[in-house]
This record gives sequence, structure tokens and C-alpha cells, in this order.
Amino acid sequence: MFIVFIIGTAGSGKSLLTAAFSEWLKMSQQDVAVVNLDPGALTLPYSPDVDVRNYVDVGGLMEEYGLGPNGALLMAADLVADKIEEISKEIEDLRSDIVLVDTAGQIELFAFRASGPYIASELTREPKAIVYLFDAVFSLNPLNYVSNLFLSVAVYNRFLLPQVHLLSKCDLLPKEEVDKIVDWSASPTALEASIEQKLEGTKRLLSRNMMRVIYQLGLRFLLIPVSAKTNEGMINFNTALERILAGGEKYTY
Ligand SMILES: Nc1nc2c(ncn2[C@@H]2O[C@H](COP(=O)(O)OP(=O)(O)OP(=O)(O)O)[C@@H](O)[C@H]2O)c(=O)[nH]1
Ligand SMILES: [Mg+2]
Repeated sequence: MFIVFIIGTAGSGKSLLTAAFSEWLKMSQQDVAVVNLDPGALTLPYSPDVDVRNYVDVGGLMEEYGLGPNGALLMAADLVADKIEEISKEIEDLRSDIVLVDTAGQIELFAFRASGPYIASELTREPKAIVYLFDAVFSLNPLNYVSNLFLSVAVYNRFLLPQVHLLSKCDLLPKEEVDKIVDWSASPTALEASIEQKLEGTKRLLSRNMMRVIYQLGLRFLLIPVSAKTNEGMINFNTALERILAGGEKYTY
């Protein structure tokens, strides 16, 4: 069994990608299960096999403790951590080859707080990977792109798990724009040229130095463009996952 966490900023397309990729895997005869780890989700574009909302009620927490939605979600994450054994058992009992875990949009749970990584590490002892989403439309601006790069590094620094980077919603941009962002992820020179061209003053200076730091650390996050609407890029995404999880083999033993 392989566990794949789908992580990204709010609205970056985690839930729809979970739905689309799980359907895609099913069509390729793979034994896939889906876990919803977002206690605040109102509706989901898939039917989860395991659902954290059966364990915690965010609306109830807001009322009972007079919390706002994000405060209640942080509290919910702590409550989920308390239930981790039960949730793990539910997942293990599925006996699927690959398990996709859709996470909450509050990325600070995974980037900055202890509960996200705790939940991830305690959630079964199976091999794990992280899929980090860069929203294509949001990434078009080099300033946003570099900020998101930093967030993805923060997530990596917390988990130290193999990480696959996707450019989500690529159907919303013309191909040239998609290629340009993918180029940034492959070549620091290309990114630096766009920073020089599109940003000025302090934003230019900071973005340039931030990206240089990341490249100096030896971190290379090549983006794979995907669309959960058109299924573009699913093959490349799957190949990247198979490579890091199963050494290039299928997920099935
Ligand atoms: N065109 C297009 N829209 C997409 C794609 N993926 C997601 N969306 C849209 O983007 C919006 C957010 O998608 P979600 O899948 O809910 O994003 P999320 O990351 O799960 O959001 P939170 O859980 O609230 O953080 C929805 O309106 C989706 O229909 C895509 O590949 N293409
Ligand atoms: Mg979601």
C-alpha cells in the first residue's frame, strides 16, 4: 500500500484532482482508495472511502467554543490526531494498493504546525509521498510563483518525504504560458530572466534572492502540468509517482 497526500494552497484544486486521478487510476485497473482528511469540506467531488468528518465536526466546534472557521480547523486537526489509530485502521482495512489523501486548504497545518506532519506520519506505516499543487493561474506572476516555491520548501522541510510538484488547472492557460512556468521550474536562469522582466524594486530583489537560496540548497522541483478537467498530464503524473513510490513499477505487488 502506498499513501499519497495531496497538498496545496486553498482552492489550488486538491479535491478535484483527487477525484480525477482516482478515476483515472480506476480506469487503468489500479486498486485505489480515497481518504478525505479535510474536516471543513462541505461537499466533495468524490465519495471518500474514509472520511475524517465522521470523526470531527468543525461546525460543532465553532459553536461550542466560539471559534472562527480557521480556529475550528486547527482544533479539529488536534482532535483528528487523537483519533489517528482508528482512522489508520480504517485505511489499512481497505487493503488498497494506492491511497489518495485529500487535505485541508489550510496549508499552515502542513507547512508550519506540528499536527499535519504528526497525522501524516502516524497514518499507517506504509510508504508515503506528497503531491504539491501550484495553481497555474496564480503561478503566472513570478512573485506568486516564488512565494509558492517557498511554501513547497516549507512543506518539504516538515515531512522530508518524496515530493511531486504539479502545475494544476493547466487547461486554464494557453500552452505557451504553461510551458513558461514549467521552464521556470526546470531552469533558474529562465526564472531569473522573468523576474528581471516582470518585477521591479524590492519585489525583484527579494524574489531573485529567494529563488537563488532555494536553488543553492539543491532543491529542484520540476513541475508537471495537469488538469483535473481534461485529464491532461495524468500519465506523466502517474509515471512520476510510480518512480518515487514503486521504483518505476506498478503500485500492485
Ligand atoms: N479549469 C479547471 N478548474 C479546476 C481544476 N481543478 C480544480 N478546479 C476548480 O478550482 C476550484 C477549487 O477546486 P478544489 O478542487 O475544490 O480545490 P481545493 O484545493 O480542494 O480547495 P480547498 O479544499 O477549499 O482548499 C473549483 O471551482 C474547481 O472546479 C482544473 O484542473 N481545471
Ligand atoms: Mg478541497
